[in-house]
Amino acid sequence: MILHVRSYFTYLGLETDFKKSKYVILPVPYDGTASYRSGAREGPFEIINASRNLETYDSEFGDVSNLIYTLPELQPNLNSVEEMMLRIEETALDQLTQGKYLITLGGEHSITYGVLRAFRKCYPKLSVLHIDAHADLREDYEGSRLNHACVMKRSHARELYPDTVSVGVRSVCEEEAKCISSEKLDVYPMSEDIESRFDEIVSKLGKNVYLTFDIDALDPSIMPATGTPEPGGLLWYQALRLLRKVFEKKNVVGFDLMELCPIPGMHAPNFTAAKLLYKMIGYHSKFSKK
Ligand SMILES: [Mn+2]
Repeated sequence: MILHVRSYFTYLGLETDFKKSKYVILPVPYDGTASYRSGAREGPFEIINASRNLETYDSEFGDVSNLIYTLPELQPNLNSVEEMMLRIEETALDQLTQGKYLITLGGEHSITYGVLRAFRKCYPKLSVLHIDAHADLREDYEGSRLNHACVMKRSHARELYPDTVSVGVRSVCEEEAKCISSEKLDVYPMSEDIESRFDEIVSKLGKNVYLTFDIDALDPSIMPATGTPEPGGLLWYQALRLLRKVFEKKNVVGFDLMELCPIPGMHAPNFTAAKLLYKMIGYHSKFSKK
């Protein structure tokens, strides 16, 4: 196989037309609240860089590369998390009101909160599928309610979308465990036979879904490049089967891929993230045509 390095610094390295594009990728190189190992701000850059070596033809859905446009990186505001969230919300909303299908690349997981605020203005009711090794349900963390460790609390707390289902979770603190049981939250802990629950998980979601994928949901054997790796995660084909099922059965109105924290000199995880993103776009394209 010959891999051609393409010249443009865009996702897949192609020059595409914004007006004709359906999917827009918003890179958000922000990790202002990272707690363990920072560097997720490098994630969008490395995903885009790796994607330039990706085959644009895929055996499951063909070639959808000409539908994708890469937006300029969103400049981080490092002075204030609140201002950064507002900047994300406004940028996301601008794309949604132009009728674009928004895909956000992080960066740390708190970015999802800003994105969801924009979706909330266009879709008052959505289910959220949250794929993550962590529950992200802390009330606050290191003094901030907008910390990456709290992102799903903001969602679960019925401030935005109460209808949230978490999958792949295998690390929670006591406060989170209590919250999950007392509020009867739909949190599916990771297990060896998680695939046997995929149908049930998908059936918990409403018709319209926002999908947020924290890359640490994947097993560290295939995804070591993340700030807080947890053993026992989803493997490649398991993750694809879950994603395929969701895109096939539900109307996924937008999604994000967060928390790739590149390891210098190790390019396989970056390529894995770039390909995972293409699979999600391809599944959406394939099943939304039906
Ligand atoms: Mn996580």
